Amino acid sequence: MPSKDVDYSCYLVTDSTPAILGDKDLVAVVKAAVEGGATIVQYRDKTSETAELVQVAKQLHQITKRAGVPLLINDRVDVALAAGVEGVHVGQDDLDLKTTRRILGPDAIIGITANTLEEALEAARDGADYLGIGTVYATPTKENTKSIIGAAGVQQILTALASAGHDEVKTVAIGGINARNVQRIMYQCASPEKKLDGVAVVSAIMASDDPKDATQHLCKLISQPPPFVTPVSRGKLTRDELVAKAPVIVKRMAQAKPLCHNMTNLVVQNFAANVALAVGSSPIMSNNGLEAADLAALGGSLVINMGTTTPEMRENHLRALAAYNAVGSPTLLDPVGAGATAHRREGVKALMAGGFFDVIKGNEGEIRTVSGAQGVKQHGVDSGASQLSLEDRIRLVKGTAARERNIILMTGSTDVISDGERTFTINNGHPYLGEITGSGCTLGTTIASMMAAEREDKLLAALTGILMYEIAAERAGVREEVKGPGTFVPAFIDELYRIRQECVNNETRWAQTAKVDLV
Ligand code: 3NM
Repeated sequence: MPSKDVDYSCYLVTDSTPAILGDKDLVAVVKAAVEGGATIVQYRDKTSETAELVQVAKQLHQITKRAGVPLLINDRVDVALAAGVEGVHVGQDDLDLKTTRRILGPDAIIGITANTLEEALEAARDGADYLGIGTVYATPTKENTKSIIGAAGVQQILTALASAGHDEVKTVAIGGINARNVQRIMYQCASPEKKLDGVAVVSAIMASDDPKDATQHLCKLISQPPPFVTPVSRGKLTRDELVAKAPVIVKRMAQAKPLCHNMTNLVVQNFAANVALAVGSSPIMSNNGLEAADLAALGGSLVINMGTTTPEMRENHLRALAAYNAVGSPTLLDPVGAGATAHRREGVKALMAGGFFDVIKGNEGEIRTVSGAQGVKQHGVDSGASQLSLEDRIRLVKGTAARERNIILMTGSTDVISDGERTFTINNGHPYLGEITGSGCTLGTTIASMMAAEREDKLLAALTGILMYEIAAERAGVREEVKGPGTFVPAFIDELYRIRQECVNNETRWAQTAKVDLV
């Protein structure tokens, strides 16, 4: 088979160690995986003697050949030749690509591991058929991996390959990929210019009690977009359209009264529940990850707020995120104090590697941390003085949203929000919001409530939430009885409630005070 016609979508890499294979028979597992739909197999055995490798390779080849599935050998060009298989996979420290090609000839399938941009570009230039790009996530299967690059690192490599004109080289991602994350990884690794051709897995199949079923399940997932991706036509959204649509969305949300599941911090639980009630959603303030699957089935949305976080909370957050992602229900991350401590910086990474967030909202320091910036210093959870110009903030928000393929909101005196294509600034709000606790957190609750009702265009939902929230603050701040932050809070909740009632009664004037610009 010409190597350009090879299907790399569900790539099995074997492992014969007891920790992964258990007491199963390697050949039987590969047979089951091929029956389950594995599209290409790499025999990877770092310890057996050469004669044994050749013998097992021949046995595996009988199975794969019958199914029309290519078999490659890890590292050992001699074994590949002796067993007469379709090709090899080499690492950066193995025999070099050009020599490998010279030995195996033009028709052999030759793949190489690439951990960096430079390695990927060099391998493509040297004529690799495919690249195994990783390590995506840390994995017990291979502990001596060079660096963990995440989906963002894979995407960067794909973009660079496309920019250098290497459209022809095929790519698979490897490292820590399994049925729980494969769809998100395929989605978040893709750059507009180049997508992954597949994923390579070891333990997800080799360690399974039922390798055929595990492979079938993986193949099915790989062939479909993740449930949280809505096929929204990202048409242009103008300020006027937003002003016209926002009240309609609030009305729809208030009438549906969707569940808004808040896993939030100890400080704002009561306030967040009151804000949810005022805007018209139905709050549940459960921090127990074990009940998240039942709650996710109710069709609402999830807020994960990292304030007052603990290691146990992180486990609960990850469980809940997986549950909402599995049914495609909207999720929002509020990485409170993300840049303040090492535990929180690590927490942001773990959450972003553990699932998909439709919206990540935070102040400048938090969003800089989310973007991967080093050396962000946050003193506690407050936003502090801005370090970046508006132009730089817009660039950062847009770039991070495009990379994550989600929506990023950076709050501040001017809010910046983007889905990577459409970017807006918002200048509504009131200074008292900065004088009370939980104003950022409960904006998250408001946005999540809107997303539960407007699932197609989540940027539109988020903008609606911001406008409702900030315009309510403006109206509260000028009320006669409001003398400061203390009297502001109840007036603010009243104004959220009033805007909701106005929307229900088709009174839409409030939205006309939107100070929104498409940038
Ligand atoms: N190569 P699992 S990671 C064989 O980063 C291998 O190059 C890697 O195992 C690399 O699917 C890896 O069980 C192991 O996480 C992947």
